[in-house]
Amino acid sequence: MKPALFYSLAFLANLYSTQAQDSPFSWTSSQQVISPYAKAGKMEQRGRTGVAAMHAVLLNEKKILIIDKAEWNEAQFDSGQSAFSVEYDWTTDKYRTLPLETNTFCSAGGFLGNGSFISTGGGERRGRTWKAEPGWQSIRHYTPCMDNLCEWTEYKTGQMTNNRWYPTVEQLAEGDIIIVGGSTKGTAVNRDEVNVPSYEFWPPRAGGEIHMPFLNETMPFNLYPFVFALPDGNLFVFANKQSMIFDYNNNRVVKKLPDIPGMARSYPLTGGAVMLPLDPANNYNVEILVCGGSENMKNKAKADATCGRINLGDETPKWEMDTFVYPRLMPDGVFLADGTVLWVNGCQRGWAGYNGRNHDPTFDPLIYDSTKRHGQRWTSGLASTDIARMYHSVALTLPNGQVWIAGSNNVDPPNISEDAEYPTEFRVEYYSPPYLFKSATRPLVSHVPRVVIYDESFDILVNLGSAAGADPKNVKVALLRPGFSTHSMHMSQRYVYLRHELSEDMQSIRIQAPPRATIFPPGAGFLIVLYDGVPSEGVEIFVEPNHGALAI
Ligand SMILES: *[C@@H]1O[C@H](CO)[C@@H](O)[C@H](O)[C@H]1NC(C)=O
Ligand SMILES: *[C@@H]1O[C@H](CO)[C@@H](O)[C@H](O)[C@H]1NC(C)=O
Ligand SMILES: *[C@@H]1O[C@H](CO)[C@@H](O)[C@H](O)[C@H]1NC(C)=O
Ligand SMILES: [Cu+2]
Repeated sequence: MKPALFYSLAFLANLYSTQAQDSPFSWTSSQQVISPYAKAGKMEQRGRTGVAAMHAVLLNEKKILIIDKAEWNEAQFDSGQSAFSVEYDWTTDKYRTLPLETNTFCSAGGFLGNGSFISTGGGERRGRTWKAEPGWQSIRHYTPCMDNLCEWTEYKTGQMTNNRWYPTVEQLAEGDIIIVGGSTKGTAVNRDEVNVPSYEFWPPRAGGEIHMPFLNETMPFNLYPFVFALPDGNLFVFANKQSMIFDYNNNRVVKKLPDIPGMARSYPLTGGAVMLPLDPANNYNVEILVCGGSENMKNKAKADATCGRINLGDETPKWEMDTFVYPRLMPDGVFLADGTVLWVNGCQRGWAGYNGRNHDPTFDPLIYDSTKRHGQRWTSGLASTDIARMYHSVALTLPNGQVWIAGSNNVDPPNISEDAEYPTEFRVEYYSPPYLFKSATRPLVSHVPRVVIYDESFDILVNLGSAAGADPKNVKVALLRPGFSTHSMHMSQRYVYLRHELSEDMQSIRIQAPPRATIFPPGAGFLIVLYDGVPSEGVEIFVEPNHGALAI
């Protein structure tokens, strides 16, 4: 490489790298990138959420919708009443308070295919200084915007067929959402008297609420069941230690799967779950990873230190067990831009819930690489935090490849006193994974269409930067949907590789959209081009059945 090119690449890196402000790069004479962060990544604290980040979802390229429950928060309206929802701009670390009238306590959410976000269910009426109407059967719409003008629209009650506290939402191929399980009121653990062993859809489908015996069989550890929409059109549903493949269109159990070894994995013994990346190279074969959990509902209970991974493509799927490196409950597993899974948050003892139930916070992030062989999948020793994030914390991967980490509120009422063992947490952290420090440049993409139709091919422009002379085999293209983060759940989270062809001059890529809606249910994703494991910035793109389907 000639010096002139070297300078121009460094210049590009400064222009486009999100790390431009404090460029960590230095170069040896052999032009190898040396960054102190290239191994462990970097953890930075910056910004405050204003409301406790019990639930969070990425709305578009700049904004995050944060939802708490009706309670005291530092973000308040002029009236002195506490806010319990804000729109957070991660590019400026500023938030805008959003009025909300129904209690969103431990609710769920997902996007419809037309781009509107739907929040489902919640909790009890609240009086006095943080007024709220009951949210048990509420449906709330929020249509994303960039202009700071969008607001909540609430359909306060009688929208769902039943009260749903701790339900799971998953976005479906049909462009609607399924709402699964929950309880009729707040409870430390599910009980027959409050269990809601059924599912329904929003917008409502004919037939209303449908009984799901699985939610009887998995008592009492089945609130916030893990649900993933599978490429074959069925659902994977997991609660407690049990799981099945379920045909929601015909209310039929397709296959019962074996119990996962180890402890129960669902609330309040909360573990986490991820559907590993879907790849056309193996015909979208599905593997599910479930990690962590806790032994019982005692404040000093030991967390589970294992993960199980099951290959749904096997004729008789079995759980292959692996370490989780640490015992951990209430972990957050989020896809990084390169398809590996970052695990953050949680603790080593106790159970999910308020007031003294969470102990020994886990400060160390871990990265899980599902493509590596058993025994080589975990990376530890990453940049850690000193903020305890346990019950009611969240994490979301951002379009720029960083991870936004917020929340932790395990005291009721909230307590920000330094004397509190684990104070209510409003601070935001950004984790920059090692891939942001690996190379002086990251791939640049432009001319990404806003909407593409299933199976269509489209062209984008690309600059592979320092990879001049690139090997096309090192180029990957993927779609990331970060999903709705709450209670270790990442509802509708998805990572799908796309077929593509790099042009001979390496200036453009022809990409094939996901072939059908079961592979990537309609709606937004972030298009990422990777070169040698270094991701471009994610560009928001909508995948839809037709050009008229997107309403925003
Ligand atoms: C399932 O649970 C519901 C609510 O807890 C209960 O009313 C019903 O009898 C249960 N059904 C079975 C078959 O156990
Ligand atoms: C916060 O916690 C501290 C220490 O336990 C306690 O003294 C204080 O009363 C609590 N404040 C509130 C508002 O509960
Ligand atoms: C999306 O569809 C839902 C359900 O039909 C509708 O209520 C909502 O208004 C639509 N969103 C937009 C932005 O048109
Ligand atoms: Cu909760």
